[in-house]
Amino acid sequence: DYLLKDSMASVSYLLPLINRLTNNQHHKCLVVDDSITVRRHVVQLLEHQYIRTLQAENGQEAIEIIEKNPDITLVLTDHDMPVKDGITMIHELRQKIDKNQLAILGISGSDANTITARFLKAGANDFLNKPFNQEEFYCRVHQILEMKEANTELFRMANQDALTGLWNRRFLFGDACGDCERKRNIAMLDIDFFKKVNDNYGHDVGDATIVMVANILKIYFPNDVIARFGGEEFCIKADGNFDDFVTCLEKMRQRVERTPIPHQEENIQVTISIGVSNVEGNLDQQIKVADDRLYEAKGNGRNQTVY
Ligand code: GH3
Ligand code: MG
Ligand code: MG
Ligand code: MG
Repeated sequence: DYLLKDSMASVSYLLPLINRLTNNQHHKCLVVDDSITVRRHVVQLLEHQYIRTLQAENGQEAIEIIEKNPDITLVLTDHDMPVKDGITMIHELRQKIDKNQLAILGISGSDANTITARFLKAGANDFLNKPFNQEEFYCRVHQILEMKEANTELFRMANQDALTGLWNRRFLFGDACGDCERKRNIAMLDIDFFKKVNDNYGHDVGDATIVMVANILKIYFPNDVIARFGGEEFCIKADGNFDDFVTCLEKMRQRVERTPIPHQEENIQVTISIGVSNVEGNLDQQIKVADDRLYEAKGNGRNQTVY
């Protein structure tokens, strides 16, 4: 294909190309067109680039397939189709899914000179006139996928804690519905006497301790938002039954207590204190209540959960 031909010109092109081809396999693309001939042609072009494909013959069918397949990353869609046209479909999809989650490339042969603008206004990431030049098709598909990956990476860098891989404060508060006032379970956690770990064993061992606690948190709360709130403080935001939440926190606290950090001849042992809340109010207020209880746990002798 054209990428391979180009790449042969210079060996330095090969590495990014190979990376691209392997990355492509992560993408699943939905091809939406009422013409089976067009669909087959587009699918063939994509599969040459190792992009996995699905097909739909109108906008309605496409929406149903996207709902069932949240791993679809790219939609290539025609406009004129029975049941539901492409632009209406994009309008509906964009109520729920933004451009970084799901990229959409409009492809239409309509000769109306407003069609490009209508696609883009509806929320398409890009547009291609039909019939299209094959190289332009590949360029646009790759550009969309690269942009999407770059945005995902940017989001990850802005919202993830580099040491632990947990979310950071920005994510905790910026997360959809971060401000909406509804009851939810909040836990604030803090490692006990952590300054001593740093003082006695050094900052690196302190870091390893933070990572150890973070990894245990991930095991016990795989489906909830866990954020590194500050140095050795963490916050868990969860929905669901409060008693179950507290029970799980207690198990987790005991697991931390039982997990030594081997250091030279020694085994370092740390404990954590936990404050838990389940109150009305915004996230700030809910965290404040959990934080007050965390300080109660510290005052009561540490290594315990107060709720
Ligand atoms: P307490 O039981 O009352 O929580 O006592 P503590 O010693 O843990 O006190 P505090 O929570 O105030 O101490 C936090 C310390 O954590 C202070 C800071 O030097 C250290 N710290 C903060 N961020 C990091 C980090 O990223 N790595 C390491 N190694 N230490 C950190
Ligand atoms: Mg059509
Ligand atoms: Mg602290
Ligand atoms: Mg502490």
